[in-house]
Amino acid sequence: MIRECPTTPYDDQKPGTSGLRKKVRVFEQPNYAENFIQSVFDVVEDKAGATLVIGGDGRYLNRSVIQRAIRMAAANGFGRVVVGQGGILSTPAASHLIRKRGAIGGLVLSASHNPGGPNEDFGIKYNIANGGPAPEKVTEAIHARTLTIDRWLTVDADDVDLDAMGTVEVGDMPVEIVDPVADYATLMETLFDFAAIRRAVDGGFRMIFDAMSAVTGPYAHEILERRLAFPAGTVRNGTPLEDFGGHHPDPNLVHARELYEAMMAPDAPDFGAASDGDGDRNLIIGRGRFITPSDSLAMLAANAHLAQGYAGGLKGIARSMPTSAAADRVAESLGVRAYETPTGWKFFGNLLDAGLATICGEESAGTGSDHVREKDGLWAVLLWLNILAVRDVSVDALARDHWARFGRNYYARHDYEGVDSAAADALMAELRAALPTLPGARFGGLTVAAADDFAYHDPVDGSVSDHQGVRVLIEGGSRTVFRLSGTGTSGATLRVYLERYEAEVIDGETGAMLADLVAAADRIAGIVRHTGRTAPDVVT
Ligand code: VG1
Ligand code: CO
Repeated sequence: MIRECPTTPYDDQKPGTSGLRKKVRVFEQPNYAENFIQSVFDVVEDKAGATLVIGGDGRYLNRSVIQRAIRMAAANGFGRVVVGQGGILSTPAASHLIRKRGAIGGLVLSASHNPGGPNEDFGIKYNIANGGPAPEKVTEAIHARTLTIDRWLTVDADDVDLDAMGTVEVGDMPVEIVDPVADYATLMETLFDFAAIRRAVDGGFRMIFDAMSAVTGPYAHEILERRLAFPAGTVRNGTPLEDFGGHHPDPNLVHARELYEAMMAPDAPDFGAASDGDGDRNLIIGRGRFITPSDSLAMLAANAHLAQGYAGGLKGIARSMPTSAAADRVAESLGVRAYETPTGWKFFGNLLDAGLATICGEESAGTGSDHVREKDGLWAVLLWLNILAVRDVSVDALARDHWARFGRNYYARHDYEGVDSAAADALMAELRAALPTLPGARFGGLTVAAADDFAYHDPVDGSVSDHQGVRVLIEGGSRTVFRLSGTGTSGATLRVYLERYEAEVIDGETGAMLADLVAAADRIAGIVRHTGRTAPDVVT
């Protein structure tokens, strides 16, 4: 029996860079999660009889929201729900499952790299039939619906046992609980040379994978330790915890400090990697050598043909605007097109669907390809392993070789977190107003060559997304970019992206190489003046 539950709208349910992300206590308000899920269902056309995938990263609220979403799916006429066992599905595994099962879409419950637990963050993302994040026109329709919603639908049914594989009925809708890892692991075996990696492991190649007590633990245990035969203990923090052990499951040099230190130690293994809350990000560190995500994208693209999944070459390479231009140089040498999109994976979907790009990446530790429609942490790890095994080089040697060939893009991102929202808005407004005056202006020894507010014209559907971040180009090829985060849950986060290209100097120290640019960025945007902050909270 379908039950209609009256409700009133919330005015803060606009999806951000990657879904709706809020504090758990916000999600715990009456009808809050239900309003959003019903708004999603209200904009999904042709849902009658269709398959819906549901899973999440295992954080606090995951199971409870899954149970409610299943009952709501039954009431809304979906034909079948497919859920990962234990409520677990990494974001890339969910993307794959949507595609493999021909589902109409999926709900991915995650606040990604944000911390979890009763006092931390939760999130809901909706992915469409291609497996990718809902594009802007869909998220806008969902948001519009959240502002007028007056009822949500459910059926009266008991919770399903999320841990028992098999099919049960809710209302008269089948709910299938599936192994969250198997299909994904099999897909990885089709893309990469597992035999070559296993030979390297036999020959003594060693790695650490830090799953950060988040969703990739079960995937990494299966793929790295079982299928690739890395020794037990290779995967650290491999059990998903509701609060990620109290840490930020954010694979960067701040939150994955232990991994970084292990990789810089004299007895470091060959390779170190980590992934985030929902398994779509990656951190790559070789013995004594950290690889920036922008460089990782470029290096993977330059060597992807060594993996069987990409032996036919790349169709194109896409990167988000704030990501360094290192990948553009690779595209040029491969004779393929380079695309520059706004921040957020949803902008890659059309390029991948249309066969214009094969590999995509973001400076925020996201890399992926056309195998799914999300960024994919373990995919990046496996592509690195495949390349290292085939070339039989260290990460450091591969990086030096790459820089010697293409030059080096020194790169850093400075995050100012928990900034007063009004102050952050004022900073961006002033910066935008000053754009016409910037060209020719001098900041220390640096002269501005050009400045704009990035607008993206989607080459496939012609849609335009503007105000995607302020770019300030410096004469000589350096660049600084300013934008506000769309994933934070308290105050505003200002992101300042810094990049300097050097054709010859490949042994510089990043901090020293970027010092002048950092000083210029502060003067250009008045960071200290607006925020009162003299230093960033996180440097990645
Ligand atoms: C951040 C990153 C962006 C990424 C997004 C979602 O967004 O900068 O590159 O796509 O997070 O990643 P923002 O708006 O806070 O800068 V995930 O792994 O959190 O889903
Ligand atoms: Co993520």
